[in-house]
Amino acid sequence: MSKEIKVVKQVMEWNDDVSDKIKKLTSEKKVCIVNVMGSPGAGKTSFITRLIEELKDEYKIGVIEGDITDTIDAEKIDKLGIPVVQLQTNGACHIEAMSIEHILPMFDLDNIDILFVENIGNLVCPAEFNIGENFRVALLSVPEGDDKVAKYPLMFATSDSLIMHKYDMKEYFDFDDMRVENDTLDRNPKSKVFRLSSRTNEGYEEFISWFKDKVNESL
Ligand SMILES: Nc1nc2c(ncn2[C@@H]2O[C@H](COP(=O)(O)OP(=O)(O)OP(=O)(O)O)[C@@H](O)[C@H]2O)c(=O)[nH]1
Ligand SMILES: [Mg+2]
Ligand SMILES: [Zn+2]
Repeated sequence: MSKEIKVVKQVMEWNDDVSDKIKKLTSEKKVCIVNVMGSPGAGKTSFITRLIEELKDEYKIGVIEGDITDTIDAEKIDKLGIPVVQLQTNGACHIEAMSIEHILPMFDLDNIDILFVENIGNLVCPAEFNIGENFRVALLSVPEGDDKVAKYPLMFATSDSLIMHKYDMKEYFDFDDMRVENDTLDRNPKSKVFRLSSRTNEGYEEFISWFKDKVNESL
């Protein structure tokens, strides 16, 4: 007698269940989670810091800093007077929803509108894990090269926005911005593409206008 075998797919399926639970909670609490992803050193912390400076009078902001170890990035956010928790993955190269579920009660969610999650610096597997976010922003910095969307497509295919970051460096690199834009839109026609510099603030005005619309439609 054969009977149907129960099959459970480890991690991914559980991860999505927890991600859905987080979404339910943050929707009740009117918190917008933004998943910020990109390579090590792409400028994720600089970008979040810039946005905090621009938005802190209008929105209540919190940050979860994901790193393998140490508290370097959380200390930078703490200096701005923003509530922050440092998540240390002890070697894991991405954040899973369960970690976010565990951390959320450490924040006063009634006093948070935007919760940034700086994912682990990694262009590959963070994109595979939903973490209860309302939307995703992927950073690709100019010195990394203009072929990265083609070579590491998932992050750019699943993000709501692609930022070509460190755009002030463009003159020093053979970086074809139209290639990056086209490679992104081929994989994700809905993605919004921006060119930003956290050093000169180039591009931020336009980005912030898009970002605020995204946050407001999530709240
Ligand atoms: N020229 C230039 N440098 C930048 C810009 N944004 C960040 N940087 C520099 O890039 C380096 C890395 O920036 P971070 O913000 O620490 O990058 P990150 O992605 O948070 O790094 P990890 O958390 O280690 O993955 C720092 O030296 C920044 O000063 C930019 O727009 N232009
Ligand atoms: Mg960082
Ligand atoms: Zn990983």
